[in-house]
Amino acid sequence: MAVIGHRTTLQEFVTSDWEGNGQHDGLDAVIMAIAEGSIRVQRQVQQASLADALGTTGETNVQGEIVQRLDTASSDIFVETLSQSGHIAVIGCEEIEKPVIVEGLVADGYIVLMDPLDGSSNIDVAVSIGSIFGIWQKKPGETVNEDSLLRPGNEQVAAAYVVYGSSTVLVLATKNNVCGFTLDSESGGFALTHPNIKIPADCPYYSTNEGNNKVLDEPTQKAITLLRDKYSQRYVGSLVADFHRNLLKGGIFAYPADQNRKEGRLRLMYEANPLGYVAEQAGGAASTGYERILDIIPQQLHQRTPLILGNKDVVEQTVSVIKGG
Ligand code: P6P
Repeated sequence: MAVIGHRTTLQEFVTSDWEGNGQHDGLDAVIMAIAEGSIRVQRQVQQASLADALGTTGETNVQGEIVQRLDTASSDIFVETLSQSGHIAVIGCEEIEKPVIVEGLVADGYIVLMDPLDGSSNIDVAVSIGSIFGIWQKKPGETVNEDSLLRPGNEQVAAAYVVYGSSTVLVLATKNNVCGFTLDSESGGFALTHPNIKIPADCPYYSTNEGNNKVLDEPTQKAITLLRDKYSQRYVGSLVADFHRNLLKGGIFAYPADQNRKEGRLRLMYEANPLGYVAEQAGGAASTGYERILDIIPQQLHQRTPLILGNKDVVEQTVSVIKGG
């Protein structure tokens, strides 16, 4: 089906949108590397069942989680495309215990923290999954090492995620705006379909794992009860899919701390920070339930955090109850 009229392509956007806006040199190449990698990952995800590429590697990752074969494949793809962009200094990845220092560092090197395939346990049942990226810029003259990755989320220069669902959508947040680009199977590239995304003021949905309710502390149970009484539950069990719906339609995602996960379940550096940046740039908010996600000073590359994410007013109300307000 031909696309009616010309839609701005991602390449055109990153070239034109950032001219004269003091954007960071080379950032366009980093975004295009993410786009290139996501097109390859999307093909693998779509073909996985046919290529007998489903299932696990039999290994567990640094998180102690069973590694899906597509987790490893996706990680390898993005490390390759990012490294080849010529503007990356170091990569941190959920699937790789140590940072990947990219040879031949360039002056404007970027630091990318990524979850290459989030929600991969849903692949076998054809449920939407995603890739998540936080982007920082190394400090002038900095010699990157493992500690270079431990930057607070409020120092990100951009963030992006890709949702592999009924369509493949890349959402890009910079200091200027949040925009969505849909993969056009005919052209093979991403075209602008969601300009200047803002989280709607109306909040119809809440997303949380109600099965954890029994292990929440009392103030948090009360906060979830208030959400249940006011909104409709929508919970895919895939962070990117749940967040993308709430970003476009309005809603709140909550994975608070509980008795079994006192530090929370989701990861700060490559899940909460990037999606928190997207949410804030779209007029939303991201909290642990006690503090702003983007203000956390990281201690470890793979540290976890509780996450309350989405519509600003509802996040603030929920945090107030969790704090016992
Ligand atoms: P639960 C997927 O494994 C994931 O990391 C996120 O994508 C998702 O939001 C969360 O875990 C789901 O966790 O405990 O509800 O299965």
